[in-house]
Amino acid sequence: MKKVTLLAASSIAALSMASTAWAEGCGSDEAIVIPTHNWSSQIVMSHVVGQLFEKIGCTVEYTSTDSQAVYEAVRIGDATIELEVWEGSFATSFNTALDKGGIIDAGTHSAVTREEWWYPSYVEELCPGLPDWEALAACSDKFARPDSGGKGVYIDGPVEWLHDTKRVEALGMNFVTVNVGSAAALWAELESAAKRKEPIVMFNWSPNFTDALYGGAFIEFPAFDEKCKVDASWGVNPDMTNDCGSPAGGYLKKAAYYEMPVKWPAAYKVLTRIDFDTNNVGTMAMYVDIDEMEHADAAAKWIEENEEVWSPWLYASQ
Ligand code: TMO
Repeated sequence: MKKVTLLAASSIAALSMASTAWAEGCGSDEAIVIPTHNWSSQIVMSHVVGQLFEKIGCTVEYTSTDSQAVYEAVRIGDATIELEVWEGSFATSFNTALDKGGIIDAGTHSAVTREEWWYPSYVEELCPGLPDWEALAACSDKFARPDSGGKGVYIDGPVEWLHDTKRVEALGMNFVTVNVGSAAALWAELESAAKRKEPIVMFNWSPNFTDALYGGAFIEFPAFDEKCKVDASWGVNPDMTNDCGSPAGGYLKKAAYYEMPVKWPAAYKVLTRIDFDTNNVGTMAMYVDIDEMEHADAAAKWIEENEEVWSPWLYASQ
C-alpha cells in the first residue's frame, strides 16, 4: 500500500516537473499575443503557430488588429509577432516600424507573393490582349456597371489594406476603384460575376485559394520599381508617381517584438524556423473560404495533416 502511494506521488511529481520544464522552456507564462487580421490565411496561420507554441508549453492569446497598425503594436510589444508581412501591402508600415526600432525581421517564408489587379480565366476571352494593362485600359467599357458613368470598375479590397489610389490616374485609365468592406465581399463579387461569365477585374493575391480554383491572371502593369513611388519623372507618366504595378515576386515575412527572443526564447527559436510555402498558405485559405471551416479548426486540421512540415520547427536539435 505504502509503495503504491509512493509510486503515485512520484509520478505526479514527474508529471508536474515535466510541465514546469515546458513552461521554463517557453521562458515565460505571460501570453504570447498573436494578432489576427481580415483575410483567411493570416488568421488560420496565426492559429497554426499559436497551437504549435502551445505544444511547447507556451500560453497564447489572439487579438484582432488592424493590419497596418499592427507594425506599431509589435514594435511597442502590444502584440508579440506578425506572421504574414506581405510586401505589396505592408512593406511601408513594416519599414517605418523597423526604422523606429523595436520590431525585428524574423525571416522570410518560402511562399513568394503577389497582390495585384486580377481576373478569373474566362475574362481573358472577353478582352483580347490580357493580361497586359494597356489591353485592359482599351476594354474599360466592358467592365463598366450601371452606376459607374461609363468607366470600368475595379473592385478593390478593404481600404485598410492601403492600396495605390493614384495608379488609375497616373496610367490614364478610364476606371474607377470601388472598395469592398471585407475579403468575403471580394469572393462574393467573384462568384457572382463568374456564375454569369461577366467581365470582372478585382484585387486578389497569391498564394490564395483562387490559385487552384479559378486560374486567372494578374494584370501586367509596368514593372514595380522603388523609383516609381517617389520619382515623378520615372516611368510612362513623366508628371506622376505610381505609374507602375505592385511587386511581382513579393516577400512574405515574419516579424517579432524585440524582447521576444529573451522573454520566450523557445517560441522565438520556433518562429525563426517557421517556413510556409505557397501550397501551405493556399490550403489554409481554402479550408475557410471554400470548406467554410472555423479558423481554429482549420489550423488544427492543417497541423494534423502536416506533421512532417512543422515537426522539425519544434523539435530539431540544431
Ligand atoms: C494583404 N492581402 C494578402 C489581403 O493582400
